[in-house]
Amino acid sequence: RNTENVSSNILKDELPMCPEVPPNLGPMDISTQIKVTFESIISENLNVKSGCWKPQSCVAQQKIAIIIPFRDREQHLKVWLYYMHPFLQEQQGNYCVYVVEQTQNTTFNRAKLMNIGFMEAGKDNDFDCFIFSDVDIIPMDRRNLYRCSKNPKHMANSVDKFNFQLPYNTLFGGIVAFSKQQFLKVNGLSNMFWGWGGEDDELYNRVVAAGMKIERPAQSIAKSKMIFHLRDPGNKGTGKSFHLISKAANRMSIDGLNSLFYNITEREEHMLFTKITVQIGTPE
Ligand code: BGN
Repeated sequence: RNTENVSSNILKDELPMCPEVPPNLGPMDISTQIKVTFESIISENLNVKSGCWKPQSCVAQQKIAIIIPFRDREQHLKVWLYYMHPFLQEQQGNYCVYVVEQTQNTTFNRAKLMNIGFMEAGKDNDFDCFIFSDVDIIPMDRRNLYRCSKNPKHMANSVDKFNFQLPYNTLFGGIVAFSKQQFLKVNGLSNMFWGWGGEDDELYNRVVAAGMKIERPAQSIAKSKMIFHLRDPGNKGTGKSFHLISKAANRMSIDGLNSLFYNITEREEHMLFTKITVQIGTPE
């Protein structure tokens, strides 16, 4: 061996694990109304490659895939990327961002896009942790750690839209974090929720049925802002969701990751994220 090799090996071996709680985190000012371009965000995040980044000074404890179910919200995505890349880096996360976009003109199915994000990200890397986030929620405090925990974690428990309170105890929408094992244990989400609402309530019931509890960060550090927008027209729920939610435990083993069908139309590696465009079919 030559000396150069030896010293670089030593350097690699000596890289410490990143601390459980990264240093110097606190509240931050955000404005959901900012106007930014992809070019300007890229120029401020030159170390991000294909949506991925990892700390150089330490070895992160988790490999994290951030999955954003998406359609036609480019302005929101810019705001999200503008704030979240620096945010995740301050938290010393080893992460990649995936945007999963449903093709136009069919009813939106958020849950199915989340399942697809899990499957497709898993082909790229052996991620330990999957954080599913709506594109329109931005945390206001860096202490709200984008990490997985011992239990599935609900992270949008203090959103300005709901006066920083939980509107109801079993709310499980907006942002959730699952380890790979936790997500497999519930067979992902149901594929049967077309249109707005209910898929997150059903996921909550799966977690409970699988014998797990949910965690939430302290409300004082979980404060976040939702980007104001009108409900998309033509995206009403099918009205079947109440029935589906109550039967989650019965359906869990047959409706989810193991019954997921889709066709990828396009997979693009952008600087700030990987975008997966997918056809997911229509309600039966
Ligand atoms: C609830 C929705 C959730 C949503 C929250 C907060 C339903 C099911 C009705 C049977 N649940 O009402 O999906 O996260 O509001 O917006 O629509």
